[in-house]
Amino acid sequence: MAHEVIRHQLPLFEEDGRSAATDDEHGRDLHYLPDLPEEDPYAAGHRTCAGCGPAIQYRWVLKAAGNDTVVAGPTGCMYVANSTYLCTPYTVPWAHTPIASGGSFTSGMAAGYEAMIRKGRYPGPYPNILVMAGDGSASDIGIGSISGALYRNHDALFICYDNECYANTGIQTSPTTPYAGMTTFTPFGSAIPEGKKLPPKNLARMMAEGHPHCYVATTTVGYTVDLMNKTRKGLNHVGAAFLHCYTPCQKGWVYQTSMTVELGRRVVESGLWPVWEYSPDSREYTYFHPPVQRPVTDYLAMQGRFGHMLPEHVARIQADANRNWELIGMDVPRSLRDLEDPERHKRLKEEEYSMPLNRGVGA
Ligand SMILES: Cc1ncc(C[n+]2csc(CCOP(=O)(O)OP(=O)(O)O)c2C)c(N)n1
Ligand code: SF4
Ligand SMILES: [Mg+2]
Repeated sequence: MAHEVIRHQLPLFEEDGRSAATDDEHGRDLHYLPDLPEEDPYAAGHRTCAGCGPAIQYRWVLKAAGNDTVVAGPTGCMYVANSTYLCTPYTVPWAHTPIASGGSFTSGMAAGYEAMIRKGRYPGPYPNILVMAGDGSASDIGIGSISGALYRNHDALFICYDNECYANTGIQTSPTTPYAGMTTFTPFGSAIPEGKKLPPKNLARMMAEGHPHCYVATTTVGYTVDLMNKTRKGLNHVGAAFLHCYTPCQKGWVYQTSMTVELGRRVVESGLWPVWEYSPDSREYTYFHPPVQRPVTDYLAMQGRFGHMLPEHVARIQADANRNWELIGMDVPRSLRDLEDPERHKRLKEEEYSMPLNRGVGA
């Protein structure tokens, strides 16, 4: 006799008053957090860099998922820095997978739990099953196995923590490295003054358009409650879900370590990272409209990886941002439209930009 597979339904957190609604004028250090679970399955004791965006993501995702969770981690910073011999920050089962097989490994776990519960060999309930893969893994080397898992609709959450480079091997370019982002494989020079020439791969959109039966969403570490709720929605969804999370890497991007969360908001407020949710039921996208719209220089100038940019490069990124504003259904103010003209810019190093009010120590 087949046993029933009982699944968790995790309640969502209250989002009213979240930090997204706080603009510059009111102070960016006003954070709103609802009552959060005490459990912390990603505990202190890892070895990532100070201010590491992926580590922040890991902590919030696992807090949202809770203790009945199993995690897979393909090769990358978040495997290497979190798995010293006999020492790990995880208080839940965790397994390393080769960089290409996060999707297939997680499919196997999901199918295995389902089969064991049906046969009465595991009491259940069905655990929260998730994989957190870097952008090199999820958008490049391992994209085939993740796409296969989404297509077969295994009941698991597939997350890409996107630090826009192959960080662990020394900051090489990946498909999600933005146009003009300097990496060790895209140095700028007289032949290629912008450094990286190609635009970034639109991974989340590929996943939503290519697997219309899956829950797909984007988020950033700048919006904690949004990240935690989308984690829970992805886990609650019966079937496969994909979450694409922007996670700054202070070593690769060269910025003040206290600015990780601020970057997570500025990338959205400058139109460079649309935050949305795709519903497999209605087959529609819902877009988050940030309360602030800023020039891309407010975002770019905070990071050393863009320091070499010339006026025409900045203008091109502003044009991309303006297209994104239109895509998410927001008007493009005249002031931002004008900034598509290279004549309006200087070299990025010389541009004036608004510094955050909540400067951290050393800022
Ligand atoms: C098949 C294969 N190719 C290359 C590597 C070397 N390698 C180890 S970690 C890594 C970087 C992974 O980048 P990403 O997935 O973005 O994670 P991050 O290091 O940025 O956290 C690479 C290329 C590998 N382990 N396996
Ligand atoms: S190199 Fe980047 S992603 Fe890796 S641990 Fe450091 S900050 Fe985190
Ligand atoms: Mg990466």
